[in-house]
Amino acid sequence: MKKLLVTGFCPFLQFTLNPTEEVVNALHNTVIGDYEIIGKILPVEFAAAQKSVRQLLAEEQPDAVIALGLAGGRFKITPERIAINVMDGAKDNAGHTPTDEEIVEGGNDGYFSTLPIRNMVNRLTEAGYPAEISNTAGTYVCNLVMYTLLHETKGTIPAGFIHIPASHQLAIEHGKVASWSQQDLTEAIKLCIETL
Ligand code: PCA
Repeated sequence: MKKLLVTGFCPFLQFTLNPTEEVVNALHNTVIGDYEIIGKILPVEFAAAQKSVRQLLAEEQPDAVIALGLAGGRFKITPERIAINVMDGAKDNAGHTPTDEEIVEGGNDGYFSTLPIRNMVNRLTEAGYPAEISNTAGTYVCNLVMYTLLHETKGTIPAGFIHIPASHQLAIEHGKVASWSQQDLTEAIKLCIETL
């Protein structure tokens, strides 16, 4: 059996819960296709998230990695196409606010996802779930996690990032974001995993 590492994040900024955490908890220790899923939650902190990703890759030696993040305000499931070597954004959960910093000093400008992102989007839309490829993962902690994954794995395994919309519960607490049911979010990510 192959091992798929699926990561999510804890709450951050004005988002009082993170639906990726629930998706990861629902999938942890389940089997989808050829893959046994190991779910882990990452901190929304630039330095600690990078350290966690490196540690998880070394400890788990996964055959594939899908990192999940909340994109509060997006309407669709959006597999990310590219991660860039930039950290620039709002305060993370440790109080760090980087401006125009590199993630890896002298590292590649960017890395393309090695997940089957087109197949994922096709599979989702055929099943009735709104989805499209996103051409920017931003410059916050999600982009850092995707960049670090791809920098470390160097194309040896399928790895990449998928942003998901808010859940209804989060939308109620936040007040100004589009939302999906938590169950649909989980089912949609299961379909993405099946495309592996
Ligand atoms: N989304 C943020 C960080 C954590 C999360 O779930 C992002 O898009 O960078």
